[in-house]
Amino acid sequence: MTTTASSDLYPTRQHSEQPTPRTHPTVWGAAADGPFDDAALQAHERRGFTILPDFISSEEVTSFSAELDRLVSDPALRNDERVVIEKSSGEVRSVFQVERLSAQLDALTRDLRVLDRARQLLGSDVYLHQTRVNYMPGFKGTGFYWHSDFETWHAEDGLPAPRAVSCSIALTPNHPFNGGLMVMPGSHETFVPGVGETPQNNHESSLQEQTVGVPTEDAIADLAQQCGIDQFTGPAGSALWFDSNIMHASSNNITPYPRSNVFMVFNSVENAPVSPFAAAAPRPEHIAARDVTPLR
Ligand code: 6CS
Ligand code: FE
Repeated sequence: MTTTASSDLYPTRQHSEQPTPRTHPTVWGAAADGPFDDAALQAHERRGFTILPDFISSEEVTSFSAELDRLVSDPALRNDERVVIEKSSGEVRSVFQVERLSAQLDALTRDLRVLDRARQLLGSDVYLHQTRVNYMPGFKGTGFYWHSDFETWHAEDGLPAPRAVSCSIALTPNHPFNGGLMVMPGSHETFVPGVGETPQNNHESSLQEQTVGVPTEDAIADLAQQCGIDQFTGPAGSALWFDSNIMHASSNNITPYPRSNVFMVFNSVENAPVSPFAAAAPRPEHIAARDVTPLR
């Protein structure tokens, strides 16, 4: 059952392709609420993302990378629904719900360096809407076309407002040439509706290659013209905090250098999922959690 149109502030995957100006804040907390100071919060509000170099130590990078290697080479996991395979090469593209598969990654989601920042940005207690590891393997890693995460999380998971934030931690060097994430600074202020109705079980293909809910080329061109394109590059251990509605993408990786990141998506407990706004049924819990118990 889809949520009714009257309560939908961000209509998408319907007939209109008209963008909707964002009516919600990006930063909900204040400098006193956590590690970000006032200048950092103002910059995040304006740009929609924040890059923190050296967010985790090189020892942690080594340890988390070993966890990723363990997950990707575990034959028992290969057929697990949480593992998404690259369409063309058959290599592992992503593993979802990694906090249930790795005690170390579970501890990272609760680490105060992470949790205090998520709570500060969202101005409330938070829970994990989704976690994933993207491997972006060398030579064969395929990218992610331009999209807003919130467009999917609104349409298919039922998040009412863009009161969610992602923390992406680089576990390999993110170069400009090996599939580094591109973001349009300030694009989070515009909600661009996706085109195309959501097919049944869309997630079974969209996590390999998203074709539904993506913006039109005109909408992407307009936003790029208005906002420009920045890129998240930096050494392993760097973190990118980005708003749920920022327009982002990554290109294929044909270099020998993998671009592996761990993504943790925090949603405010005040933004609990309701029925999807543009899908017949919510996505499975390993992609979109529905238990909003605060993360501690
Ligand atoms: O559909 C999703 O939830 C995932 N898809 C992409 C391309 N980014 C956000 C999220 O991990
Ligand atoms: Fe995304």
